[in-house]
Amino acid sequence: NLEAREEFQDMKFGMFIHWGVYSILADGEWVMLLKKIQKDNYSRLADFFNPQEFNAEEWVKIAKDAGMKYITITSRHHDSFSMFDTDASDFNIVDATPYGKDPLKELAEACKKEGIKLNFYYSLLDWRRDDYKDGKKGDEEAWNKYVGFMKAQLTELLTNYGEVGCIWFDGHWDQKEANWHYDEIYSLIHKLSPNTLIANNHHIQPIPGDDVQTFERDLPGENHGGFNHGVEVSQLPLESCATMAGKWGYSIYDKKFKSTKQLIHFLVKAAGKNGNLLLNVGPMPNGKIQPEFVDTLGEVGEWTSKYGES
Ligand code: FUL
Repeated sequence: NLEAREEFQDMKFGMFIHWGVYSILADGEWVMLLKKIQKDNYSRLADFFNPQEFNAEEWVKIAKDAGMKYITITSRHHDSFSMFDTDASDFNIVDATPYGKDPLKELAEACKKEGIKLNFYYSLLDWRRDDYKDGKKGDEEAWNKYVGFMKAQLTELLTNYGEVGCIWFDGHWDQKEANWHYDEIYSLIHKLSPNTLIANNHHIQPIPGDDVQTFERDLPGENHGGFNHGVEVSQLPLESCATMAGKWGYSIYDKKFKSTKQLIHFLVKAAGKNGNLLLNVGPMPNGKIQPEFVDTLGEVGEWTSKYGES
C-alpha cells in the first residue's frame, strides 16, 4: 500500500516501547535467556505484575511532546508473554496477572484520541512454548500448531485495536526462512487490514511483502552495531531503531544514557537519509517511563517543536 508507506515515511520519529514481565527483573528483555531462568520460575513473575501507575494518555503525551508521530509497542516478546488480551495463550497480562487489564487497548484509545499511529512489535521467536521447541527440532505437527498460534494472535491484534499502522516482526534469525511461512502470515495481515504495513527486523535484504526496511541500532546503510551486516539500503521506507541507554527493556544497571544532543543528531541524520528514528523506552514494572528518559525526551521535544516540521 503506497499511500500507507508514504505516510509512514513522513512521520520521521516514533517511540518504541519494550514492556513485559521481564521489566520486573529490571535487567533487560533478554533476562530469561541470559540468566537461564526456568520456564516455571519465569511464569511466576506474572503473579506480581501489577502496573498500577500505567497511564496510556501519559505515555502518548510524552511521545507527542517529543515530536513523535507513532508508537510501536511489544505485544509479545521472545519470552512468550502477551501484553494483550488473547485467547491463544494463558500467559498474558489479562489472565495471568493481578493487573487483569489490557494496556494495549488503553494505548490504542489514547493514540487514536491524540492522532498518534499505533504499531505492534510481534516476536516470531519464542523461548517458552513447547510447540515452538518441538517444531524447531523437526516435529511438523508442533510447528504447524505454532504457526497457527501466531496467526490467531495476529488476527486478534488486527481486529481488536482499531487501525494498526504496522506489524513489526522480530526473531527471524532463529529459524530458516521457509519455516516462518511468511507468504501465509503476510497475506493474512493484508487480508485482515490492507493498510497495515509490515516491517521485519530480519537483518537481511528485504523479502517479498516487506513494506519497511529496518536497521537495528544503526542509520540506514551503516553497521556499527553488527546487526546490519551487508544490508544495502532499498527503495522501501526506512526505519532505524535505537535505545536511549543500552538495553531495550527496563534495566536498573543500564546507565549509559545517550545525551539529548546525541539523540537529536541521530534523528537528523536518519531524516537526512529520509529514514525514521524509532527511539526506545523500556517502562518500569509500575507502568511509568523512567524520569531520565522523560527528561531527555522533553528536551528533544523542545528542539523538534522549534526545528522539526509538524
Ligand atoms: C532484537 C531483539 O532480540 C531485542 O530484544 C529487541 O527487541 C530489538 C529491537 O530487536 O533483535
